[in-house]
Amino acid sequence: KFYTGKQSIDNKNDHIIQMLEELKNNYTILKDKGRIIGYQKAISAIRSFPEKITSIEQLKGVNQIGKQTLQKIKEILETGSLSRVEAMDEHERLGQLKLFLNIWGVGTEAAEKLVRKGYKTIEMIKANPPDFFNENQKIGLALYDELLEKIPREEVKEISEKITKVAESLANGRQLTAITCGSYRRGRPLCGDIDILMTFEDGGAHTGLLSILVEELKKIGLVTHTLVITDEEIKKKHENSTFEGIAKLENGLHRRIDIKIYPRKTYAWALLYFTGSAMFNRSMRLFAKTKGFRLSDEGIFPAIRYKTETFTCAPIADCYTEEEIFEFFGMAYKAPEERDM
Ligand code: DCP
Ligand code: MG
Ligand code: MN
Repeated sequence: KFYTGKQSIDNKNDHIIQMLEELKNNYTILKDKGRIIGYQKAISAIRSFPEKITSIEQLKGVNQIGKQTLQKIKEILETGSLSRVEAMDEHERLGQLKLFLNIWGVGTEAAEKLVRKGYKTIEMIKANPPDFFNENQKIGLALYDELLEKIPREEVKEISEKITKVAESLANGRQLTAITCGSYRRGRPLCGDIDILMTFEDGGAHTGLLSILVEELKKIGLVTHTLVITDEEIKKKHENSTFEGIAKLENGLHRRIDIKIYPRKTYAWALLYFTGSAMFNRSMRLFAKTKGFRLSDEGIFPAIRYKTETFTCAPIADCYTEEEIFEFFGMAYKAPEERDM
């Protein structure tokens, strides 16, 4: 333990942070490096600001926050919203990029290419698909509307249980733990996708299991497509495996699914990360950073940069449950539902 006294990471200024995040996100899509850094600095400063901000007078002397950002914060305080965000969303190029990034398999590069080629709507792409689209992007396009539908939690549960059963049948008698994370674990009634995290309780290796599992799930028709699978890379870099793809119940809609397998020693950190929310994770990472640590899905490390791929710092603490992680941070435990920020 490195910190005493129960700490809270609830931020009194969440509404300001959220709006500035949205602005930063827009500039990220537009690759405006200067503004991305500027807003990130301001967001970090506000996250660690000790009081509730009711007037920008309080922020005088906080030098990470520039004049322009101060004006934006003033507007948020006075009107509750930010005209710049609204104006930007109407900005044609940004609107189109955001739209195209919603196509499963389409990243910034392909989205930019689509804009350059003059596509304006999803319908335009469907009517006349670009020749540079790969197989995944073609599937993403075909399933565009289906994959944007939210998934009722009962269905998330049903798919998760089926997958867990198949995984257990492939575990050769070893004890396998599988937990459905993400918005489902935080108690949301509707989920964007299905996030399943697995580990072997005996602490042994899981190399190859994910590929075999996905094969088997395809055989029984529960998994229909693979976008990414990193099981082979396991020995090269990280010890976890990831699958991103599409699942479907009989007579159901196609659903986005992520499956991850971690070694038992990093599992609790992965559970914390994969449960989210993304916003909660950001606060948690920043909290760790202010103490001189780097928090990731694999553990807690000294906050020094990796110099090379082969050089990795040893983690500072071993935690085998989420409770132990909160304890390590000197924080009161937060149930997943309380992390839905
Ligand atoms: N995550 C994160 N930062 C990101 C993306 C994800 O910290 N940029 C973490 C927190 C998320 C978890 O991974 O809760 C799962 O990612 P999802 O995109 O599946 O997000 P959720 O499950 O929270 O929401 P949704 O219902 O949209 O799937
Ligand atoms: Mg999810
Ligand atoms: Mn997910």
